[in-house]
Amino acid sequence: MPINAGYEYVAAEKKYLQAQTLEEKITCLEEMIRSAPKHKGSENLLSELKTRLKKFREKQEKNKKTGKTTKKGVKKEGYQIALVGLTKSGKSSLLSKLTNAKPLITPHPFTTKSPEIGTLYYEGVKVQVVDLPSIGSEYFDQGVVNTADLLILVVGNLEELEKIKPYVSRAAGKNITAVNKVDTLNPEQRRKLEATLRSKKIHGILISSVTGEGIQELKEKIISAMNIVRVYTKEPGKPHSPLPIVLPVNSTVKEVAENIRKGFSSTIKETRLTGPSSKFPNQKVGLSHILKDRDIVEFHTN
Ligand SMILES: Nc1nc2c(ncn2[C@@H]2O[C@H](COP(=O)(O)OP(=O)(O)OP(=O)(O)O)[C@@H](O)[C@H]2O)c(=O)[nH]1
Ligand SMILES: [Mg+2]
Repeated sequence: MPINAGYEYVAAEKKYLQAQTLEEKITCLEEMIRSAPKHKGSENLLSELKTRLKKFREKQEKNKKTGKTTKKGVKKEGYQIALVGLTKSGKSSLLSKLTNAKPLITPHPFTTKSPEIGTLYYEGVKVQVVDLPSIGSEYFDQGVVNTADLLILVVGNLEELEKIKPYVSRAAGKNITAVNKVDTLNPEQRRKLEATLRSKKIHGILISSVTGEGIQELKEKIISAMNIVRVYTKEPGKPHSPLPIVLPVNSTVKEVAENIRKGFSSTIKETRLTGPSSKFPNQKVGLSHILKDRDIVEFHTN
């Protein structure tokens, strides 16, 4: 690390050391060269970085000629969300707000060259979040867009939404629109944006990946789009479980019991329920009772 290297250089170098593909290494090197201090003491470093970059670019050219691909695949783990949008809309910034992933974020276009993956933990629910290379990038992955369970269309303005639409027309999952960078709007621009969303009947969420505005609301929207219920279990006389059992919407008491242990439902003598699906606390319900999100069930066995 050169003397007086700034935050950007340090971040790019860290990412460089973890890079798995040639494309990622090239992007990180470019960023390191851009952000390295430019003075006498860093000349050697700069020329060394440039030589390395040149070598990698040559290797990339050779790979292209021989048809070798270095595209990194994405393994789907559980419920999967993909962040989709044009370049610089703030997908990588949003990934770092939603998960513990540390993708490279720069003010330059097409920084993300292979999918970045993070895990969102929210109120007992675990979700895989994939930050995709931008639309228009040669590394954009239409396959992930088509198969993800949910898409978040990350845009800087509503015109971008129109440009994204053709790419998501064959998607299997639903989508949520997140209008990012609202911290840069003045009150008048914000009013206009909200009015346009209303008139076009777009259920967009206003977010800022810098200030964190709207991130909580986005997480709630993600959970409700997942069509799941979170059910807490409880033993008589004790507080309910800290983590919920996550089941598809319209699941029954029997399904909760079977989720705990196969065959468990046949040993239950009585079920007491407190929560959104009960008429009153501690209501006695049958095994076929349909649950709602955040219900608490208490099983009595003999
Ligand atoms: N003011 C403001 N800037 C943002 C916000 N989100 C992202 N940015 C900035 O926008 C630039 C691009 O952000 P990225 O997250 O790298 O964008 P991306 O969509 O991943 O873009 P590429 O991967 O490069 O195609 C960076 O300089 C970010 O700091 C935001 O909510 N507010
Ligand atoms: Mg990015």
